[in-house]
Amino acid sequence: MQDMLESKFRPVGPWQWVILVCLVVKPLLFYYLMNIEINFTYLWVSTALFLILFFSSFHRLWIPIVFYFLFSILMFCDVTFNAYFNGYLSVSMLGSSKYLGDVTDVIIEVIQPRFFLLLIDLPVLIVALIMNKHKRTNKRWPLVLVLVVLIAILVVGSVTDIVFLKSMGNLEFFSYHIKDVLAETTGFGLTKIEEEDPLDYEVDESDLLFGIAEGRNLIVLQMEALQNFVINRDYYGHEITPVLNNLIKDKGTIYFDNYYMQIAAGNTSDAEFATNNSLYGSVNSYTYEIYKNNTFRGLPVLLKERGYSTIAMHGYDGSFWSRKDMYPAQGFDTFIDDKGYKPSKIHGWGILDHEFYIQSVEYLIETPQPFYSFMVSLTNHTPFEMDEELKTIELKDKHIGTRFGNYLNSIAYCDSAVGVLIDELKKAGLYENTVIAIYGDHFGLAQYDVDNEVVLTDFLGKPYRFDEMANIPLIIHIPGEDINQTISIAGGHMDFLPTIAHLLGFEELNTIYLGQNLFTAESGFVIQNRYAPLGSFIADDIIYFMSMDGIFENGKAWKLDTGEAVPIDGLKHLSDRSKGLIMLSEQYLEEDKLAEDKEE
Ligand code: GP9
Ligand code: MN
Repeated sequence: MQDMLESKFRPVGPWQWVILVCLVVKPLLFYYLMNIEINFTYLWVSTALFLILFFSSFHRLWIPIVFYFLFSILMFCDVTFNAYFNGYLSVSMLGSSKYLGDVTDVIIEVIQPRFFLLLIDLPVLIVALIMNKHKRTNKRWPLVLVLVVLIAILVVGSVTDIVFLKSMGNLEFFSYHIKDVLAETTGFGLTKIEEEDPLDYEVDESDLLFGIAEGRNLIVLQMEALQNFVINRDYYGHEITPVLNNLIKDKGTIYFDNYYMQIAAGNTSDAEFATNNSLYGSVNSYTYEIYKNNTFRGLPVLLKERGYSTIAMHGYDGSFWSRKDMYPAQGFDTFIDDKGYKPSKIHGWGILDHEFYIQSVEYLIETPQPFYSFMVSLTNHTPFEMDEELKTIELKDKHIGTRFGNYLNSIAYCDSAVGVLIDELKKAGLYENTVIAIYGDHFGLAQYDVDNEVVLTDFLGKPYRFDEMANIPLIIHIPGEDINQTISIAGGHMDFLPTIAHLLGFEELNTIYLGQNLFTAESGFVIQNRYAPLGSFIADDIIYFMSMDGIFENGKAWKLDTGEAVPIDGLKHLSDRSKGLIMLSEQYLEEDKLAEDKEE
């Protein structure tokens, strides 16, 4: 009798208690570091239960411990990824790991010391494995069954309309990753959407600006990490970007001050892609890599059809972001990469902006006109450290050594380099007949970096939030034209193609594009597809920020100017539309839709 009781209710050994504590504390820490607010307790209890069931499912303790190591590393990666992208790591993102070496600095910026707490129990587990003398009982399969059924409920629940299950399934560590692997391998949960007609390109020939730049050369300068907050702003009496500010004041300039980045995981390359093609960078992986064999009909192709020569220029390794494949695929006849430039010294990633501009103009002198030149600057790349002789802004003590302080000096230098570009164009006799469009590819100062958030909130006198971080300027300068406008309709990278087409006098836009002409659109609609969860958007004066579990009701909205919260009622259809358009764009890319259209 005694024996029977002992075998049924076997006492738990001391090391098993230690393991149990680790299994319960780990998910608590994980969800805390993921900044999860919704269903926190349910998520914690579920993951702890799954871990306990998992550990109890094996006779040999070393097997779950090996897996536990892997889970811990995955949790660490999730937390790091989330700090940058507001979401869990996905299998499709692993394809981009080849760029990890180049973005080490960004990763270091994102990783916080507290993330390492997720790994400190691992040595304890090894000791527990060695010390544990407790024999484990048989009959494990009922536990395995319970584990599988519970996780399956959440995985399936994540693709249903049952709010609680959907939220749990999208956020619970195991169910999220299992669903992600299934989606990647079998297409589980991915819905095919009905194709909509592309948006109409509204031609308003009566508009004074229509065709104002027709036939001129076009330089599109994508400036690295140029944010809008520096424009028209002083740093304790020192104008940060005098060159761009003067350009904005100048005759012939249109300044879009409510313009936003619209990028996915491909950062700089997605900004290029959306700007030239008015299609969204893939949410799955890097568009420039996975769709480099597609057919495109963006700005370079459309301008070539109008007699332009096309040239892309960037002073960095041409294989980075697969540019050497993607520029020709998008219709650029010529691509000048780092091998085409002679830097007097290497700064950060490569050539200094002013040298890049001087040598780029030398290429432009040789380029048949009219030309479309797409330039991508480099110097203002994080961590924004400048040599002493290039610094012009005297920082207050509190900003010395901060990323914000570095950024100010870096962007001030880059601004002066734009002055060099304009001077060189003038010297070359190209300025008068050239339209220059300048915008930022993405933010430079991440809002999730607590130091940035605190310093910028203090400097700007208002909370530094996602919308301020994502706000970039778009400045279009048409020399000699008797206009000067600041336009505040919400727009973004996606709108560039139809907007510039209006100035260039395109009678029609016979391609697929998903942005809108900001000169004729009634209201702005700027979809975010990576740095804010899918379903997030900016519409003129408000932003709706989707919750990480993908449930509309759990999202938040606030006013862009004051940050004041606004009710989300009435915004659901726009959130759904934003998801729909992202999926439609992805579908176009997957189907290589423009190649299909060409064949018809
Ligand atoms: C590299 C440069 C930087 O060529 O465009 O890319 P980023 O790291 O900003 O995406
Ligand atoms: Mn960039």
